[in-house]
Amino acid sequence: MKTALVTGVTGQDGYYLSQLLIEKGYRVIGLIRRNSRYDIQNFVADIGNNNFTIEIGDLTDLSSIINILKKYDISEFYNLAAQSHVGISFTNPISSTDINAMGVVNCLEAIRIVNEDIKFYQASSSELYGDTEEEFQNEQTPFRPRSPYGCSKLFSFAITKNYREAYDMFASNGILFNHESPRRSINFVTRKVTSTFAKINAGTLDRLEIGNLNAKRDWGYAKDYVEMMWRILNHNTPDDFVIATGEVYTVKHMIELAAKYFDYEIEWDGEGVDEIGFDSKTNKKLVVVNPDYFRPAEVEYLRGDFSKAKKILNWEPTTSFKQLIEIMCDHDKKLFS
Ligand code: F7E
Repeated sequence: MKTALVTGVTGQDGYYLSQLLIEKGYRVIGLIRRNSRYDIQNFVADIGNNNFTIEIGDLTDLSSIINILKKYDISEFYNLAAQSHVGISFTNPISSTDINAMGVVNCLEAIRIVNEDIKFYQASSSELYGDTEEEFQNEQTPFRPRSPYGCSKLFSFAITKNYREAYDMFASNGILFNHESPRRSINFVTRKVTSTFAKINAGTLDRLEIGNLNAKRDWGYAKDYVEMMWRILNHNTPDDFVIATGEVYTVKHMIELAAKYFDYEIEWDGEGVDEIGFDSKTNKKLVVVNPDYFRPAEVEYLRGDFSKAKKILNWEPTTSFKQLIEIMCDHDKKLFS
């Protein structure tokens, strides 16, 4: 039985990846940071399998990673741990950089010191492209990050590639575009919107307060994307791959889809911070802009070209954007009713 180490295991991707690896017959070691508030037992029960073990560790503490690599016979190391919120990286730039950049050198060093044969997956991000000038972004597109998060991920992308070239290690980057699910935290825009409309529908909230309505993203389903992490590490050579849907939608369009699920027809009025969304059937104001959610520098547009992953790893996304929003609304309707 192969053993995989998954950092960031309590996050959205950590959960789906752990499930997938267990289904594929792996033993999974999930790394989490000690947290007095976190209910580990509940999380372990959620995964619900004997082949899942939690270890306490911290990417900013090299010795904690070395200890785990010495304790288990790890063959695949998936680094999903990060301060993953772009907005928060502007208010917490130093701790975000510590975990997102230095944390990755620690992982790579730990592998180099303990066992260079461990395969390493780095969760890279479309935020690398930032202020892009290309209609589609692929593995050749220049990186122009626009946030401390993007800058820290640029370093982690580069150092992963560097260890591959310098030490001949199996170290690969998955450049994943936005990917969502019912497990997404509610401070990311899709889940914020689906959970807020579920609460409006249940009568416990009046309206959605939102930031940049015009941002465009390529949103996929997290459950589809974790399969790619596994394929990237099980390909015969280490490499970097864009994982995306190739489709792009505005935040506004996403709001309209979620609202429709709950039987609201959103129409828009006004401009900029004064723009509002109201239900055309009742005239009720359901969406207002709150500039607190604007970012000091914004990424306006991202759209991935995943043709390399399609050709080499034989992959295509299977869940449409509309289906994804419906899956999330279904979940939130039950949760908040
Ligand atoms: O924002 C805009 C916001 O926070 C998407 C992370 O997984 O994907 C994610 O980063 C867009 C941005 O995701 C609100 O300004 C408007 O333009 O859902 P998000 P993100 O920043 O794209 C990448 C690939 C990662 O790697 C990251 O780790 O939506 N937006 N109004 C808002 N965003 C939030 N969060 N909240 C709002 O109220």
